[in-house]
Parts: sequence; C-alpha cells; structure tokens
Amino acid sequence: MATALLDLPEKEYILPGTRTCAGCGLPIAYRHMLKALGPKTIVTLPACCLTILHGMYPKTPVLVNAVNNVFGGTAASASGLVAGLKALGKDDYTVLAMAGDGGTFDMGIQALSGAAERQTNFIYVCYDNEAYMNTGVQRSSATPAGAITTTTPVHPKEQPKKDFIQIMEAHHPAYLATTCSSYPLDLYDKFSKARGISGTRFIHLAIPCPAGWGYPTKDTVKIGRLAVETGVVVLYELENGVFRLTGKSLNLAKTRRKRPVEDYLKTQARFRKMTPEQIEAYQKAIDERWEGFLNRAGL
Ligand SMILES: Cc1ncc(C[n+]2csc(CCOP(=O)(O)OP(=O)(O)O)c2C)c(N)n1
Ligand code: SF4
Ligand SMILES: [Mg+2]
Repeated sequence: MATALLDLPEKEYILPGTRTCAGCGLPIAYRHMLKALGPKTIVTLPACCLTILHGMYPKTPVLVNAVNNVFGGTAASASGLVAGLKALGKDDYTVLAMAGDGGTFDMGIQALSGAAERQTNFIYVCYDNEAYMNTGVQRSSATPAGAITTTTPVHPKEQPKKDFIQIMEAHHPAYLATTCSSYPLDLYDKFSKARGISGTRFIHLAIPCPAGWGYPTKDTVKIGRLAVETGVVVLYELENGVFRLTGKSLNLAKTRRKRPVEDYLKTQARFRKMTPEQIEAYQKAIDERWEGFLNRAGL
C-alpha cells in the first residue's frame, strides 16, 4: 500500500542549511530518499550539484557516509564499496550511487553498463536536471530539444533527449523506476522497495532546477508536477519484467487527462525560442511515447 504523508519516518538525514540554490528540487528528493534508505547507507557521488549539497569538508549537513569519486566513475566506485563491504561481512549496508545526468547519460555510462551487466548489488540514481548545472548550464545528452543552455545560447539544442532509461532497461536491472522530486511519496515508496531488492537497481529521478531552467524559485514543485501532468516525465516501475504506471501517471492514464506540453514549456525561460512547429513536433513525440506506455500498462 502507498505510504501516506503522516507515515513518513520523522528522522531526518539532512540537517537544515544545504548549499544548493534556493528552490532546488534536489534536497527535497534527497531528504525523502534517505528517509527510505536509513542510516546504514553509503553514498558515492561525483562532482555535481549533489556535491554542493554535501558541502565542503569538514562540514556537511548530510548524516550518512559519503565518498566523492571521479566524474565518470560513480558505478565503479559503488562496485568497490560493494566488494569491500562483502569482504568485511557487512551485508546490512545499502550502497547508493548517485550522479547527475552529465555524470550518467554522458560520462558515467560505461562504468554503469558494466556494473549493471554484472548485477552488482547497488542502487544507482541518476538525478536529472537536464544539463551540466554545477558548471554553468552546459547542454548534456539529457537536455531536451528546444532548450537554451550556455553552450546552445543562440540556436536551442536540436537533438532530442537521449532515451537513457531504455538503455538501462536493456540491461534487465533487478528493479527500474522513474520518479520526480515533486512527488515525494511516490519517490519514498520506490526507494523503500529498491532497498529490499538485491542486484542492480536503477532509478531515474527528475529534478526541476530554477537556476538552469529559468523560473521563479517558488515554482519548483509546480514545475515538476507540470512535467508529469503533461507526460514529459512519466512515473513508472519495472519489477520482475512487470511494468506498472504509478501515482499521478497512473491517474492520468485512467482519466485520459494529460495536459498539453505547452503548459509546461511556457513556464521556463529555457524554452522561450521554441517555434510553434517545434512545440507541435514535441507534443507529437510525447503523445506517441504516452500511447506506448498505455499499451505496456494494458490501459
Ligand atoms: C573529468 C571531469 N570533467 C569535467 C569536470 C567538471 N565538472 C564538474 S561538475 C560538472 C557538471 C556535472 O553535471 P551533472 O552530472 O549533470 O550534474 P549537475 O551539476 O547538473 O548536478 C562538470 C562538467 C570534472 N569534475 N571532471
Ligand atoms: S544549479 Fe539547479 S540543480 Fe544545481 S543546486 Fe542550483 S537549482 Fe539545484
Ligand atoms: Mg545535470
């Protein structure tokens, strides 16, 4: 049964005062992830906005153990942690590998692919803010077509977002899920479930970013919800080969009330150069993908 707000554990693993930008979606997600995973979690992270959240040694607001690794090496670092814990006989720890879209879709793909093929026993989370944000909003292969970034400033990015989740699905992970910081209960339930499964578990986590996307900091939760309500982000999980839509996406599928993508695009300055033709093409691509999800879910 889905967790209710009042059932969330009271224990916090992030103290007040992280160094992320005001209105960032990342601390909302990380807070609820760590509530689900508990104190016996070791996180390994490369350079990214999560490093900013963790702060500079010797100070950190985060109460679980953490290792800073090289940019492309998150899954390799996690594999080492898994092997070390096994050698020490400590089988009650959860190894959490967590990297951004740049550190996963682009730089981290080979280490992750190798570890996933071996079914290495960790949870890998790609939190996706759709660009290299920590270094100043450069485009990544997760940036959607039509977005302005500092490396696509005049002509918005032309190529569509890489379908990295499909790439991970082709590795047949023990558990695969998508979630979003604007739905912390959906997120909490997926991390709770992932914690109890062995083998490679992959979670794609959509994170709105006011600094890089160009919207008021107060709107982060609203923007994440709009992403789901328009079908830009779809909430689902894949377990033992069984596909399930979850939460708001399941609700939208049943009621057939998905919103037009323009409702989402017009809230963010990064999409301000999109032409009506580009918006129409994006809507068509989203609708085709959505139909595919409805078919998979048998709805
Ligand atoms: C090998 C290497 N190349 C480049 C960098 C510089 N660098 C640090 S963080 C970062 C951006 C990370 O982007 P992403 O993984 O999407 O995380 P985000 O900052 O968006 O949270 C880059 C390019 C680095 N640390 N190491
Ligand atoms: S750049 Fe974006 S993702 Fe990074 S800390 Fe700021 S708001 Fe968060
Ligand atoms: Mg990023």
